[in-house]
Amino acid sequence: MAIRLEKGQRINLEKGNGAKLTNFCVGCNWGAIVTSGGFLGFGKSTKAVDLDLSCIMFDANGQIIDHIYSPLYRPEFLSRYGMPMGKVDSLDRALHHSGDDLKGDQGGDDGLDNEIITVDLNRVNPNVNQIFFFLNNCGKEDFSQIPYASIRMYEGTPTHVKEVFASYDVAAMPQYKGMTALIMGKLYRRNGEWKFSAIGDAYPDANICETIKRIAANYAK
Ligand SMILES: [Ca+2]
Ligand SMILES: [Ca+2]
Repeated sequence: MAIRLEKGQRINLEKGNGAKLTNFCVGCNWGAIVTSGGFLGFGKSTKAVDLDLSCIMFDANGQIIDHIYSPLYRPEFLSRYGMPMGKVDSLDRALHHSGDDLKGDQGGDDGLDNEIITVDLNRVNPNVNQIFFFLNNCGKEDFSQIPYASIRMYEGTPTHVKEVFASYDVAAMPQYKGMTALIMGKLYRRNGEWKFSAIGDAYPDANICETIKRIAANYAK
């Protein structure tokens, strides 16, 4: 049975059979906004929703030492905040992003995640102490307007979900009105073991750089 994560919950990365979860995917599934249109459905339209799943890594002192976010962010925008270019691989090659989805599911929920970060905990640089996963919405709408958006951890590949370990619903809830960024949770080391903490805090951040600065200032220390 998959764990339905609650805000603030901390979990061990241990499966039902006692084995450790070390290789898994963190994925986000979401849908485009479909407006029903008028008479006989004429005028029905689909509005693309561009969510971005990213992660940022900190050392034991709370300093940022690596990141994964979309290479499509413009360098001149990032440099205004002192942020480096986006990339899809961590420096240690332990984490990999499937690529920036700009639209969301167009024909209803396809059951697959639109952006996925694969994780191999055995390959993570020993200096990485915390890995935060977060979502930003690049469009004008807020999370409450998106028909569905959920984040989950599962075993398998980006195109094949073998077993869901934990899941977390993000959208279509009144408390997400006006919110454009969500700090989903963090993987962190304790006494040599990885654990996961579900954070679930939403903010009206204007862009990814504001969210990264917020995590560094308020969550990583
Ligand atoms: Ca995206
Ligand atoms: Ca999908």
